[in-house]
Amino acid sequence: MATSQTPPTPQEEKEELSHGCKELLSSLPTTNSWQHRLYQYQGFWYSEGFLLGTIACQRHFQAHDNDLLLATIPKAGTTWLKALAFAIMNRGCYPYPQHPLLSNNPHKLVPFLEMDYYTNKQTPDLECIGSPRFFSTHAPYTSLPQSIKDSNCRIIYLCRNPRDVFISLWHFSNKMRPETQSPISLEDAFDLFCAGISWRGPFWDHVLGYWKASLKSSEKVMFLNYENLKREPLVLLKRLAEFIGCPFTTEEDREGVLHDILRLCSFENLSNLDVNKTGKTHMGKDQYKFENTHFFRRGEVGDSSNYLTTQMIERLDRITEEKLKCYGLTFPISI
Ligand code: PAP
Repeated sequence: MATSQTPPTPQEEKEELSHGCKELLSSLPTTNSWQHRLYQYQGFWYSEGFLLGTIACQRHFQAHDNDLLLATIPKAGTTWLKALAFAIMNRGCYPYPQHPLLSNNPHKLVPFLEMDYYTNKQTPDLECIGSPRFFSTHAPYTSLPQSIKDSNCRIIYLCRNPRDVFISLWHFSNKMRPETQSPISLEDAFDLFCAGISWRGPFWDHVLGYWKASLKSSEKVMFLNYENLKREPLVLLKRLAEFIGCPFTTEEDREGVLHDILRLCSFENLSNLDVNKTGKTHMGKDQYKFENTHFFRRGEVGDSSNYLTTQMIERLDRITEEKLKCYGLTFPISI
């Protein structure tokens, strides 16, 4: 245990954190669904690593007014949003052939607050990141550190229709499963998703938290959706840059900078890069290793209709309508 005079070593921090959290973890509802142990914390489901990181963030993260946070539920388009925001913020910094997005997976360039910085750590060195600081999170709005809510830190939330999120998640989960386990069936996964049991589910509560926050403070929380980003990329890219605080100039527009960014961040371009075909992304200091290729599957709107039955679609749409319509939230998707 560290004393007040000496800063804790990484090992001491890890032990202190896991000791403090062990009791909490054992008191939480758990399930072994989706081939992983999930814990329910403050109404949402987490794997252990993300949960411990989220709790450490809640306890220790201090937001700055000029921080920028990208928030998503898994499979809503996190990788794409990270690429776009990184390209907007760093435009003009690199000659094209040396652009970091050509040799790094977007997750490496915009790390997760709760996974990459706060896993096994209570006091990561966030000052070395530079300014403005730029993070991502899968945490629901309700579980964000209080200092994020109290500061002027800006949040960009990207959501996606639940049918495509579910199908994307189902594919990803089966790719990620331990070799010893058989794939989870579409039907079983679907029942779990509808019951709210999925990574950072219930899906609808996750979306609603950020939707309400964006209605309350639109200057602080920007709410986007994947489908509109696909349909009107130029319009939304401009809005993104304005919200981030670095709008495109008329000259940049004339020179085709916006089109260059969209091309750079497109599914076709990113998914064909060597780094994303063969590379791996480590999160949580090797706790999780992801093949980069698993972050790129189809990248389309409506692919779920190739998998879901009419009954499944009706069931999912009914839940979505019941939970979200009264808040004025619908998804621009018709299949
Ligand atoms: P994460 O939350 O685990 O990081 P995330 O990036 O949100 O994953 O989800 C991956 C989905 O985004 C995949 O969707 P699909 O399964 O329906 O195909 C992936 O193909 C899609 N995706 C990744 N990069 C892009 C991109 N540049 N443009 C559009 N979609 C993308």
